[in-house]
Amino acid sequence: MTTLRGKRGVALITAMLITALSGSLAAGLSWDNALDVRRTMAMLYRDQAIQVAVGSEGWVRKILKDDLANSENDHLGEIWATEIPALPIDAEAVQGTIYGKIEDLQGRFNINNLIDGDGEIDKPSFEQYERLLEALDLDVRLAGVTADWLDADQTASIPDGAEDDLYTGFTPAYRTANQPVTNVTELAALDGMDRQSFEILLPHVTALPGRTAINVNTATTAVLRSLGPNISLGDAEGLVQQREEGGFVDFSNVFAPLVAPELQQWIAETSNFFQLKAVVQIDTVRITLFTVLHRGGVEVAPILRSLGTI
Ligand SMILES: [Ca+2]
Ligand SMILES: [Ca+2]
Repeated sequence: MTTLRGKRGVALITAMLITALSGSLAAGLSWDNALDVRRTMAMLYRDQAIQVAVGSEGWVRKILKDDLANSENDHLGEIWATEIPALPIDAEAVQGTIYGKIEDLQGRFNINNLIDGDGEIDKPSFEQYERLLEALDLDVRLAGVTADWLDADQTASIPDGAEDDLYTGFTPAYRTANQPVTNVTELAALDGMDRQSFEILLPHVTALPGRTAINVNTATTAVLRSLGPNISLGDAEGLVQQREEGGFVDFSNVFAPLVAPELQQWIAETSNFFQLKAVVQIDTVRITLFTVLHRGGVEVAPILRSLGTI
C-alpha cells in the first residue's frame, strides 16, 4: 500500500515537473518568437524608411530645378529654403512621418578650397579659413592642421601642422587623407579637434568636389566675416540685415570694398550644391538621410548620400 502511494507520488511530481518544463519552454519559445518578429519588423521599417527618404530626393530635385528656371539668384527667401514641418506618410504599406530640410552648402566654407589643383595649400583660402576659426572663437592652429590633412605632401606646416608621423603614433593609429575629402566628418580626426570645437565648426564648413565660391546670400555670419580681414561682427550682422530674405540687390558692389582681392572671384549670389536632410520615422524606427545634390545646368543629381546624425 505504502509502495503504491509512493509510486503515485513520484508519478505526480514527474507530471508536475513535465508540465512546468513544457510551460517554461513554451514561454521561452514565444518570447524568442516575439523578439524575432520585432527584429524583422525593425529591419523592414528601416528599409522602408530609407526608401522613403531616397524617394524624397525626387521631390527636392524638382524644387531645385524649378528654382533655377524661375530665379536669377539663390537666397533664403526662396521655396527650397523653407523648412517644412513633419508630414505624414500614409501609404497602404507604410505609415509614418517625414521631415525634410534643404540647405545651401555654398553658404559654408568648402574645406577642399584649402588646396589647389597641385595639392598645395592655397594661401588666400588658408587665410580665409583662419579668419573663420577666429570668428568662431576656435583655435587658429586648426587651420594648419586641416591644411596638412588635405595637402599632398608629408611635410608638417610650420608652426601649426600635423602629418602622418604624428597620427601614426596615436592609438589607434591612422593616416592623413593627403587629398580632397568627401565628408567634413573627417575633420573630427584632426589633432586638436575636440568634440565641442567640431560641433561649433560643423554648420560653417562643407566638403565639396573641386573649388567652389561662397554664396553671400546664404552664408552664415561667421563665413561672411571670413571673406575679408576687416569685417567685424557688427559689419557681418549689418550685411545679414541688408540682404534680408531676398538677397543682395548688387552683391558685387557691396562686397568689393570688403573682400580680400584674391577672393573676389570666389564670391557669388548663386549656388550649385545643396544638402537635403530627410528624417523619416516609421513605427519606432527613425533614420536620417543626408544627400548632397549638385545642380549643374538644368539637371539636379545626388552625388553623395550618408545615413547618420551629421
Ligand atoms: Ca534661386
Ligand atoms: Ca599632407
